[in-house]
Amino acid sequence: MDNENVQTHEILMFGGPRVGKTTLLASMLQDSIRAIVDDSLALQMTPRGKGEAHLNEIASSLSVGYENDNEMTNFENVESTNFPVDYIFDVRRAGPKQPPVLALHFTDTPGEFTSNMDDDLKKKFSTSRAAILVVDALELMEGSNYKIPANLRRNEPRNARNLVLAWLNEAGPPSSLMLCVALMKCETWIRKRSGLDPESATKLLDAFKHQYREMLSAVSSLDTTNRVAVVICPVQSVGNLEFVKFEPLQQHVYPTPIFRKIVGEATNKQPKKGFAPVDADQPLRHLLSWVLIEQLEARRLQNESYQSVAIRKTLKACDWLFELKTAEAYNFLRSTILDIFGQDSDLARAVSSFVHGVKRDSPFAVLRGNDLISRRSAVWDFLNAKFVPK
Ligand SMILES: Nc1nc2c(ncn2[C@@H]2O[C@H](COP(=O)(O)OP(=O)(O)OP(=O)(O)O)[C@@H](O)[C@H]2O)c(=O)[nH]1
Ligand SMILES: [Mg+2]
Repeated sequence: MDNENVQTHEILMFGGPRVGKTTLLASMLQDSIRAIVDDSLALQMTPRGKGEAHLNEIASSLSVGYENDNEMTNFENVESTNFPVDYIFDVRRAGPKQPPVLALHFTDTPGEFTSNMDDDLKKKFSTSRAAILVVDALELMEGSNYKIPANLRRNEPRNARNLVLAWLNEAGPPSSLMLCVALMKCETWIRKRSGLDPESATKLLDAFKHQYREMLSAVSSLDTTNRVAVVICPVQSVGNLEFVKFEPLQQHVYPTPIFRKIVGEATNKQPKKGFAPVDADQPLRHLLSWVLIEQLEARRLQNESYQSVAIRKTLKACDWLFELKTAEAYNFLRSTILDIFGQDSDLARAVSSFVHGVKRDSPFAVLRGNDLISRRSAVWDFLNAKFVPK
């Protein structure tokens, strides 16, 4: 399969201006590569063409200033995105000249897009079955305390609601939709350290649920057939810094946040110094897991006319975690999965291990579609030989 023929899944990124959409893409790439190397997975997931160099450049500019011991102001060092930029992540086996097996096509949109959608972007939304809503957690948690005026706010929950509504109306049945919410700059409320309020992760999720309640209830009322999954991924995107305060407000200017070096427990694999985001890979893992199962589901539907009830039973059985007994159904799933990966079972296993690393427990949360998503992960256990058909 060459690049042109590979099955490509569109994922639209949106969120208000300067919330960290482009930053998320750059750190998602960096964290995913780190995870793949740490787990010695025979997997490569790199953006096509100039995308890789561009995102690496952004990641290095994000690293500037971390050696400073003093309090520091926000580092506004990533340029605003002025028009939609495409990054196509090819998924392939590691090694030279390996063909891609599938591709994730991210469209990074300008922040203004959420308030001012043009026709091209509207169309893009209707072809994307997955989306990432990027939210600034500093503003979510501190915006009201510092009385940031509505006209300066970045998160724009009402615009997010309108976009999501338009998206749900455009995207027809039957397959499912995935909305991944990436909360950026979360370490202040999540990273373990003395003095941290143990409830703060819950407060973060509660703040999101409260401020985006109109969007969430619009999804609930439109999604009558339960085909929309909503997952929250808090990302510790500023690495080893924590929020201290916003500078006093000046008229018409967004207040500058002040950070200081965070003192606390780093996770096992996180360097204690410098720019070291945590969990930026999570949106990618969730999306990949969802994409793979979408393919499986699509083939199941294609085959339903001549495959027996057993297949339907299989997917049902996955809900009951490995209680599957039908060899026919097992074989169907296995061959479909191998088909997706060009008969390369090592690659299938590598991808399966990567998607198995999805986090769902607090501070992560699955707000909708939990049964879809838990069935989804169970399906991938077929590849890990945890399940042996009887
Ligand atoms: N180090 C660090 N900087 C961040 C983080 N999130 C945002 N920033 C800074 O905040 C600014 C805005 O981030 P972007 O990623 O450009 O935000 P955006 O949502 O793509 O912005 P637009 O393209 O203008 O809509 C950048 O200059 C970043 O340097 C973060 O998690 N870590
Ligand atoms: Mg941007």
